[in-house]
Amino acid sequence: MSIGRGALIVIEGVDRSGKTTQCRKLVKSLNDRNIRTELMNFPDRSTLTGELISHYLKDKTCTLNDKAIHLLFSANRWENHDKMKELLENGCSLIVDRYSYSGVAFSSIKKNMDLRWCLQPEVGLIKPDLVLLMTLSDEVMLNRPGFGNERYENVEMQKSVKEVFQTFADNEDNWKVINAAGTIEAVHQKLLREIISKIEEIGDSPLEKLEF
Ligand code: 2DT
Repeated sequence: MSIGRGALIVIEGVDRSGKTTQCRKLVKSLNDRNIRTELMNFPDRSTLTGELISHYLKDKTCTLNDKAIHLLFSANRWENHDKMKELLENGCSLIVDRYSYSGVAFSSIKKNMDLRWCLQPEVGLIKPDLVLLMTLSDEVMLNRPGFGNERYENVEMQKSVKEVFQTFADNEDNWKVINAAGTIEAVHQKLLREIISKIEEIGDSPLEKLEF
């Protein structure tokens, strides 16, 4: 397949929807088809802001102000912006496990956190060509093996986040909802189909910036 620039593909979804497994499989399948692709995930815990974020997530006694942690998550994306732009412009596609939408969803459901305010630091980041939202019904979500021990890994928070994601999916032009309840392979094939068709569609169109 002839390709121009790389595609920015974001995978969003609640915990236990299989995002991480699918992201890895997608990168492999795309590379196997000679579509050069790299995996990224946010938060990127390997950077300086990532270390702070990781500490905040692991240590629930850490009392960082909600706006401050929101800006750190956003800064963590900005830290990676130039590298992402370069890869995409050089023809490498990116499969990204969580992006700005997780940032907005997890912060805006907190008390006194205004949605408009939460969106602002994301403006100007690279706009994904496609956001694939992996959805699960509450029942299936609850029946999957247990949550981890980090902050946010609880049912109430995940249910609220799911609603924010659905609002994005209803209103943004670049979103597609994928039912994540099937087998790993079946879900993989659905995601892969969407991604390949998007890569064929974008050709060499310029990268766009996020705006809300
Ligand atoms: P992982 O379990 O995927 O490592 O995520 N989060 C994530 C935010 O609150 N804001 C963000 O901008 C991002 C990208 C979601 C760790 C947790 O961090 C949350 C779960």
